[in-house]
Amino acid sequence: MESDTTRPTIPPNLAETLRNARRVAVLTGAGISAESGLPTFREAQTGLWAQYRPEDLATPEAFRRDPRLVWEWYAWRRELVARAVPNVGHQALAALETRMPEMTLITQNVDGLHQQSGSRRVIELHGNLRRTKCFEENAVVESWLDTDDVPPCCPRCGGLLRPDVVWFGERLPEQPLVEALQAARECDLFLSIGTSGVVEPAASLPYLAADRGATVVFVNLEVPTGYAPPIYTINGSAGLILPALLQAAWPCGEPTG
Ligand code: BV8
Repeated sequence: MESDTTRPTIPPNLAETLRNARRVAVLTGAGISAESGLPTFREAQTGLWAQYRPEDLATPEAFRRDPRLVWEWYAWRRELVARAVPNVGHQALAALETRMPEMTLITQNVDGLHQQSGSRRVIELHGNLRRTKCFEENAVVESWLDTDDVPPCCPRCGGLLRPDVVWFGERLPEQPLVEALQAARECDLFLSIGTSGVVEPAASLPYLAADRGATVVFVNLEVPTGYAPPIYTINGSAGLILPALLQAAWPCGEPTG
């Protein structure tokens, strides 16, 4: 499907599928936060960080090797997140949730913007960089001594503090992963929004849904090709496509329920 920068064309049967869906699962990636001004994961290597690959910064080995560098990378990203606000793509998913009591929003993002936009049932597969935890105890730390230490130290055990995100080579949190797999298996409609679909095991979720007979929709600036219904690919920005999808499904903005 060609991307339309003005008014995207939503396949009519897809609008009807969304309107009649009973269980919707949504997977989001960095692309949905791009219109909030946050660099996508592949882009988060701009300027100062250009010389690093994400896989070289977002790993426990990188942290052990150079804790200051990794802490400062996340401090830079936390600053960007603190200044970001949810965009119309986030808001469309929050609005969809009000119409779909059994909707599950699974995000790979660590920016917390879905919760900020009003989404209530959010599964954070890769954690949240607004939270900090002890590298030794693996427990979240709410506050610590305001010293010049970079990274700061755990007030309980003195270990180094780190962002509460899942690094490459680390297990995903068990319960969120169990819930995400269940949502993918049981949904009748799976929306994959703004993700390059590279990182596992999140990348497998849409295909798990497709294997169970769900309709799957990829919305991205670069979409996989060669698919046919019930797998759809819509080339366009989340901020353009998601509101258009809801508008096509509920043209009169019918009441929820
Ligand atoms: C694990 C938190 C096992 C940190 C992240 C097979 C099975 C299991 C594991 C593996 C496997 N194969 C390989 C692995 C290992 C690895 C992996 O997947 N590696 C990749 C590089 C191949 N996986 C892991 O290590 C995972 N752990 O499996 O553990 C285990 C078992 C036992 C014991 C120990 C371990 C952990 C992975 C989690 C890593 N952490 N994030 C942080 O953020 O700093 S991943 C990080 O990268 C993000 O969270 C996200 O998941 C990923 C980036 O992906 P995207 O979100 O898609 O972003 P990207 O920039 O790539 O793409 C953005 C897209 O948006 C683009 O396509 C663009 O076109 C589009 N776009 C841009 N603007 C818009 C838009 N679209 C729409 N609208 C727009 N406006």
